[in-house]
Amino acid sequence: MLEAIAGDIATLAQFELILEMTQTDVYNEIIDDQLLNLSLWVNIALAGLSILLFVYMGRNVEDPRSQLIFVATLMVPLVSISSYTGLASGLTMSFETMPAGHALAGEEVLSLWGRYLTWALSTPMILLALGLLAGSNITKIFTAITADIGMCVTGLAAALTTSSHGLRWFWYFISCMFFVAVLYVILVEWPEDAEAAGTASIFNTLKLLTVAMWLGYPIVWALGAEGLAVIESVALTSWAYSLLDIVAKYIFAFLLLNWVATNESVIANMPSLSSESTSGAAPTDD
Ligand code: RET
Repeated sequence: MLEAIAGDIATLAQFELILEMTQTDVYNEIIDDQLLNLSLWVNIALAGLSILLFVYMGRNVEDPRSQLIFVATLMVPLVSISSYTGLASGLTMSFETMPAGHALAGEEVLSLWGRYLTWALSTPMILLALGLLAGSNITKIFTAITADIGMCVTGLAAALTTSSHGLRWFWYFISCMFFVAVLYVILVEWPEDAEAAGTASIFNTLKLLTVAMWLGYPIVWALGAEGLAVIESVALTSWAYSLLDIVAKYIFAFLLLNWVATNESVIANMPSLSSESTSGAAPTDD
């Protein structure tokens, strides 16, 4: 009897300790986990280098559409350096108690939810740049971007829902449905536009790179501690996202900007962004 009470008190004390965790406590947890900390700082360093490199690469670009591609793409490492600084400082991560039914039910899992939040800012920039490269119209670009923001925000909701295990996965499902809409635009609509705009070759390379990397994110979420907990280590999960980020952001951005800087005239000759001027179709005057 006494043992049971002592056990309860110990559990309660542990519970309160976590509940009372301040930002400094979370920060100290990160400092203690070198593997986790490194997964964040590697990206801060790479984002910083990318910003300098991309500004240098864009110094002579004069065509307005190419400039817009540069600005949108430059936003990716700018958001990234802010996102990773938020994580490394403990500002945008917290311990979440997993609900009943979860593999780690009742346990505190460190959620790096700042990632999902800032993806809602960085991924639209990637899609804007890709859509502009494909010579697509405003309707398709708007569709891809809004579905993408929906995907990120509902992914954030999945990570932060601690009341019900079923609802965590329901959020995940909604997020996946938004993702399907994004994939449809990238894989079906934009390749046709890129063909007509004369950018098919570079677009198809970036399309494959994007789709292959982006598919990795929901897989990591599902396997990580927040999902099925097949990978229980938060540091390993963070490394998986960090490695995906390196390819999906910095390598993607470099390939795109390098092409735009040397093929500015192709971009300059594209039709305007308005919905009517797609697929190279000549406007009718009836
Ligand atoms: C989540 C979980 C819920 C289901 C789905 C997801 C997809 C995330 C993706 C993220 C891409 C991020 C990139 C960031 C670069 O800055 C939210 C993980 C579908 C596709 C490219």
